[in-house]
Amino acid sequence: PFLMNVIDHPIFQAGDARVSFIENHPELFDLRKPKDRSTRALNYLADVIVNGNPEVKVKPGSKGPAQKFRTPVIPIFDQYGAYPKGNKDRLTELGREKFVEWVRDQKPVLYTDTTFRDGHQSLLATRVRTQDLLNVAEGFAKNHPELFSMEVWGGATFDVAMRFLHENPWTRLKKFREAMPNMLLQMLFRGSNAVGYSAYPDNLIEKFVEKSWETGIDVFRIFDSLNWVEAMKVSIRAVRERTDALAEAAICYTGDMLAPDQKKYTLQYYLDMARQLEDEGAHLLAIKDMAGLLKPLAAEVLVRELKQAVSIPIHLHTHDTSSIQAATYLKAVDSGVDIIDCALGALSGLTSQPNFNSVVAMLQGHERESAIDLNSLNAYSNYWEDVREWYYPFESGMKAGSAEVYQNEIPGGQYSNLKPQSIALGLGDKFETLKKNYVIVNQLFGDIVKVTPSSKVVGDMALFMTSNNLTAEDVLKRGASLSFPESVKGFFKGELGQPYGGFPHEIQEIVLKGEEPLTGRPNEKLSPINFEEDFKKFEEKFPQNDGFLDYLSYQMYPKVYEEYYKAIEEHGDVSIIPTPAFLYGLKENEEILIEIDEGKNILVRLLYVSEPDEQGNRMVTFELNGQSRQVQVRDKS
Ligand code: 3PY
Ligand code: ZN
Repeated sequence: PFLMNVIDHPIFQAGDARVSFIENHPELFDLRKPKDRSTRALNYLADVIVNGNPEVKVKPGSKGPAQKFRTPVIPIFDQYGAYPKGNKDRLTELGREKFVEWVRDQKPVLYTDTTFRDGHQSLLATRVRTQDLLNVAEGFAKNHPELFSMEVWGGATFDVAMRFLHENPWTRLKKFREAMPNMLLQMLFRGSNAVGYSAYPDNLIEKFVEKSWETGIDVFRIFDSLNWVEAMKVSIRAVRERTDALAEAAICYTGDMLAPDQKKYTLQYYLDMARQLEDEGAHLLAIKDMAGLLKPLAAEVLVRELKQAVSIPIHLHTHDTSSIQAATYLKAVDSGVDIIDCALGALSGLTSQPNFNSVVAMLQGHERESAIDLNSLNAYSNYWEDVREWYYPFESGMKAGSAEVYQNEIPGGQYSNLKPQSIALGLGDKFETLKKNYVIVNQLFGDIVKVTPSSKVVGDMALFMTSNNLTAEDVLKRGASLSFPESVKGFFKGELGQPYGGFPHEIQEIVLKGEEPLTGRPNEKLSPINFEEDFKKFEEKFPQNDGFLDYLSYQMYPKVYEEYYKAIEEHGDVSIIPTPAFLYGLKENEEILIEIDEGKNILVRLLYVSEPDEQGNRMVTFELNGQSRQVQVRDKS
């Protein structure tokens, strides 16, 4: 999207301005395209300066930037040189089958960097903005081509990009693709829930996979929130049949496999599931340890046995909530794991992945050491250390690893959200009770796998019990008079699929109050979408939409998309505003550079903000490229 009028258009200039020209180039009349990007940027800034960013303001203890932020330094890379060949090139050259063999035959351990997705999802509630990621994408791809993949998309990033950042998630992916052409780009895909929280029609899942691949995804990590293989088949098949990408099917790890009283989630359970996934055609197998429960001794056994049970490569994912997961990686590497997930130092640890830099150092001298430039990793970590400061209102407050995770089993990605959620509900001082209730709910619900969206069900119920001071006994006794959260009702109706071992009947009956649950795949009940017709309706409703990918965003999150659409109408593309200004506005005399279009920058300085007039409006005066500009803003305080 760029600012251009008819007479500037190259085709017009080339003399091809027939009547059909205008019909063929509706973009010229797309009012959402910037009539004046700078005006909208100023409007947005003025609003944040006067009223604050609603996302930041509500955070307790946030008093605005405590000190002057340091300026993050982008590590040096060869800006003009070609990209060194990476695994994207290798996949293209070898094709899927040969590539997978190559992965399996590698002696050095391979790495996936999760900084761009799970790292900030798990530490900063997924709030990191595209420009902060993109600033280091090209350099990182040039300096670290030996990585297996970059995890960059999916999970909560899709939702949060639109809902809170007012960014187009597809544009983010396109930009990553351009900046990292040599790297495999990986996404987290919630199987029948795609990147959402509920089941979607099968043909929407297929379309989403196809379009994600076309836009840039090479590796789809597919899981089901109840480890229900039946629900993963459509996505695995879609990746295999509609794309040239890799289908990485995940087993979600929960509980403690080696605990003497573990009867449900045993070694045998995982081996059986892994074999089923291989039979379904998975190219790779992920062990998705979303809460960081896989202890070192269990990892040693699990990886060793999985290597025997299946012939596809094994990719291990964990969260360092307990702070001992580097030991898990060491044991897994000894047992022959093919790929491990790490986050760059400054966005690692605690509820995020283990520290990439330190894991590389740990394996120096190991027979499976990989050639990774640790100095460069450290430089990138320093960049993130400074950028992370900008996002401090989204920190979870967790300061040290906690062995409590072995009891509460809260996934890393959820932990960083549960705290703000509890605060928003006025339960900030009941966080300990909330965590205890999370355990109680899990038992009440039959000890289920907890990962999005099933973890949200458990979280919602725990919040419900905490805010209403309910015990498990209260729920069972007084259930008939309780109005359970929607997600809980949906879960017991079978809308997330079938849990291993079935639903506990007593609580299911209490929640459903006589309604019949589903026993098959929830997606089966949903009629296929007629994309052509439906897309037309969408275009009528949202005339300034950004095309079919926007339509898919709407399909995933209708309400969120609508809000996002309104926000874009009002403020234009806010992704261009530098993060400190986006979150905190500007101080008097502060000056920032905004790239309003490729290679086109404006210089904005805040001069002053007037006192409110009788109507409560303030006048914000800026200097834009040296000229004074005023914006009137209603003070909502
Ligand atoms: C997600 O689905 O967002 C997750 O990160 C699950 O672990
Ligand atoms: Zn994760």
